[in-house]
Amino acid sequence: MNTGSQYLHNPLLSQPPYQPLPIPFFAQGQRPFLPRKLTPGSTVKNEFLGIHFYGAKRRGNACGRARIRSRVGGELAEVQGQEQKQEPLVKRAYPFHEIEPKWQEYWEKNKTFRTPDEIDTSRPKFYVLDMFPYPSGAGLHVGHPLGYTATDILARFKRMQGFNVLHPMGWDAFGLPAEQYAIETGTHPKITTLRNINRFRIQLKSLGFSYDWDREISTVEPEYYKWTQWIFLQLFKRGLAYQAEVPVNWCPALGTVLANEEVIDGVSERGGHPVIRKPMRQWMLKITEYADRLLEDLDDLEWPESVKEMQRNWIGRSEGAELKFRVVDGDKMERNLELTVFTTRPDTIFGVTYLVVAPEHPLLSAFVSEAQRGDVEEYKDIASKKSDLERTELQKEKTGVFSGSFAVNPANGEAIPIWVADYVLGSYGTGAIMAVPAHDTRDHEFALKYDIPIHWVVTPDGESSPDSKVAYSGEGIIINSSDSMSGLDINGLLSGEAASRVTEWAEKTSNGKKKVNYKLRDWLFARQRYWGEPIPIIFFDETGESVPLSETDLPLLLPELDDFTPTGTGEPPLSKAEAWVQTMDQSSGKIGRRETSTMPQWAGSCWYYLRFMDPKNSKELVSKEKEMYWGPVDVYVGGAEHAVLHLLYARFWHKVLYDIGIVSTKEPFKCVINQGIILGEVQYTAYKDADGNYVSAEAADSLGEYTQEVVTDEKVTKSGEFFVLKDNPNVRLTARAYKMSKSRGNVVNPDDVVFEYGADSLRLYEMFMGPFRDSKTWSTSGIEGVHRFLARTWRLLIGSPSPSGTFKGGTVATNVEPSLEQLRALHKCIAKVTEEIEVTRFNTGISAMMEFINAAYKWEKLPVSVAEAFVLLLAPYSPHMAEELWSRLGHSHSLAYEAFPKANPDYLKESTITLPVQINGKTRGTIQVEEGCSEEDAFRLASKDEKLSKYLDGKSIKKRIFVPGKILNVILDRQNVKVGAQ
Ligand code: ANZ
Repeated sequence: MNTGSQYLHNPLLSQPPYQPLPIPFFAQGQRPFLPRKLTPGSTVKNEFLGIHFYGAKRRGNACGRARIRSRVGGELAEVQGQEQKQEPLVKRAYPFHEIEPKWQEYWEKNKTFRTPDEIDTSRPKFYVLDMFPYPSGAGLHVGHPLGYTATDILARFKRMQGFNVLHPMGWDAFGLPAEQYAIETGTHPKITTLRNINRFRIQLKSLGFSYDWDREISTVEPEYYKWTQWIFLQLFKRGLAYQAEVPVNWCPALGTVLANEEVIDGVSERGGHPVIRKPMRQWMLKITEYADRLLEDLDDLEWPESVKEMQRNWIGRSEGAELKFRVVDGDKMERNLELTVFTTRPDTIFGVTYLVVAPEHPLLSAFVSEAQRGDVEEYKDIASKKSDLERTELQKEKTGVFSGSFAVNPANGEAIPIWVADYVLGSYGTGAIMAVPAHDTRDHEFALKYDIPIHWVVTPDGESSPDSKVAYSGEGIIINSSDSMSGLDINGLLSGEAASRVTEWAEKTSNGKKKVNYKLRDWLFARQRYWGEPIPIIFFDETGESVPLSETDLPLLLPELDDFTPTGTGEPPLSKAEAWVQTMDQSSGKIGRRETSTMPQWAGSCWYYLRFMDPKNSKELVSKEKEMYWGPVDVYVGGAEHAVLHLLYARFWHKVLYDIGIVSTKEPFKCVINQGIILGEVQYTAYKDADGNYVSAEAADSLGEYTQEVVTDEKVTKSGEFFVLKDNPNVRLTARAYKMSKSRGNVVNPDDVVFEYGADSLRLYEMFMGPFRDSKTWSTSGIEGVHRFLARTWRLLIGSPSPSGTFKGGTVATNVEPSLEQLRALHKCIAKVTEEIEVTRFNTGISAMMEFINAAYKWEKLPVSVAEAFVLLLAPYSPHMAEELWSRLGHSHSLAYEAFPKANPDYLKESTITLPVQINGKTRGTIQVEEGCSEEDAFRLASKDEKLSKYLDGKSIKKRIFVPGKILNVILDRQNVKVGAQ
């Protein structure tokens, strides 16, 4: 999915970040790898891989600390030509560079993670999905593996629990960047897209994700977009896709229309070009018809409350009334025109002192007076350049012009002026409002500015007099609201009651009706762009008809084109493919023109989760049977930026597909999880006064003039809550993490991390950084920490390396019965890891594994059964190492489908007892032991006990008498007695 973010482009990386090496990993002599610590600015040329890697550039103030390097094009240029340094030999803590490619190859060759077409459907299913990526030229960034590792852990865990797992990956590959690149370079978007996809795939494979690659799909492939077009036809047939003349966001620089969400503060999200409003004939999808269902069905979803709330606000349901006002001219003569307003406060009808229409209101030109026409036209022109957001911002000063006409309030017959103001939007409600300055903040501000009367009709308690400086927008008791002519009297009623009374009255007297409005607009579904799905519609100019293509004619292929530049007139680039545009309608034999706009990028991502269930089906979008089994997606993980648009559009299409019997569930995604953002490494800033002396951060503001300097983290230490200079602890610094960006030079490239620490470390680190849903900062020392943990795990099972640096082939685990202590430690770990995976609290699951390894280091022997269980626990997190250890423990098959260990509650009881210890029958002390502790364990504890050890150290023991849970009596040999018993 395209988040619009710009990340690094690394044209150099055209192959996996590393390959299996035909040399022992501790080989002396020339080392083809990077040193772990780099001197800033150093250059390392890697002849072996034919790839250049460069050290972090020291930016005037940049961190000198060894960072994971970013290989920014600009940096490359800067460091090229610098002297090549001889790298010291670095030992790897464990041979990840050998085992990771080995297991990736194994999985690929054995199709370990393939979910077969025919499966045993009596078993439970688990469909876990990532928001599929937009394959940008920049390749993966470290944010991607965060979500992907989480879903991979879930997929691997559920497989081991006996679920049929669907864990697919694909590409959301239509979109603007490939087309922009085509415009700039002439490279066909298909070529760029394929190149990017290949790179993404290689990168993802290097991280050991257990995707079923046989199900890979790409939205740009005709076999896929045939079904996107098919869905469009179904929408069209049901009247849910229609054309309308709508004011659109027209971006002259991009030569295209943009959706509201692609326009930020009046400029295009991409490129920051100015955007204006312009009416155009466009394809629209009637999402508004589904507004109520989209709202109601939110309640049962296991989604973040914040996302559900954003969707509710986006849909924005408002209950109120539409009321009609007759238009009269300056002489109060009837104009035979009516303006309908939408209000959520019919109770304030007696407080209306003017009406406002939006500048784009369709009736405006019909009632504007000749005297005011010029001003109104000028005002309309200015307003057309503003975005809706700008127009409705509360803080913005209100502007408007008088239309020269008046309207009659149906409640009291008063003639009130009609104004034109851009704080009223043409696209909401009826595009006209009854303004009540006493009770609406915006109207109040407007009335004060243009000297319009203010009539108070609501009081909080029925008596207190209003503060004329502010509007009272709350509900309350109605005052000053009756009229004998209209027969309406709502004085003394509460606002809610009064609103109902006014609405009933309006309905009875044909002055209006009850109305529910939505903020949600129909979805503008056409783009004047080349790189998108063609819309399968033919136009006939003579009749003005639009005819859908027959389903059998799908896919309607996107024609090849050499010139991708937008025409600039709003005519899409596809209009240049004349032979394609001119076509014959198969059913009528008539010649027509094809639609030349394409679908927006959102289209392909609206239903891809369905295709993964049955990706090769050429007859149906998805077979009924497969959809019934796999649907809905159990867990869907992706960025919070997709809270409304993608997730709302996909829900809309899903509901349409439900209505036409293609899917069996009302909702597509049962549970949605948003992963947090990864910010760049914390940067420390020191402050200096005008003379260049360091000053404490909190004092800098009062200086008037100061300079800032980024301080490398070796020079920083913590003092209490503050970060200070190591050399001068009185100087406090500020510490801040920034969003990773090329310009800040704090982007971390996952390829570099994999190269330096291995994929298992990257996976584990990203899960260990902090709670999965929270934002967190990257830290090089953090990744070193988890890497050390993996190395410790490796050494615990394999033993220490030989002096030459090689590790033995098998493991040091022995076939002994585990002790109670060992079982306790293991089962505690199993329970915690299982529990935490289930609630996606991966970081605390990892802590439990770390605790286990610390405990296990104290054991003399490592029982095979304990080692095996632990390896299975580790498998979802760091699968390469786990597979390798599993195989070294004597297994010939992958552990991917081994049963995930189950915690035995008997070992989870935390009961310890105080056991008296006697030496030669005399109680000399006590020890704390676990209930059911063995004689061996009790004796070991006694020997380590400070008090007891002096009786036992170096003594030969005749016998031990042990009554479990009651006593340990150690009988020493006779020759010891004198010395031992004082
Ligand atoms: C009179 C009134 C009196 C209003 C009062 C509010 C307070 P929501 O809740 O967002 O639906 N409105 C209606 N159409 C509008 C448009 N196209 N552009 C800008 N504002 C518009 O808000 C509905 C209220 O927003 C409506 O109720 C209307 O102002 C205004 F004491 O009518 B009200």
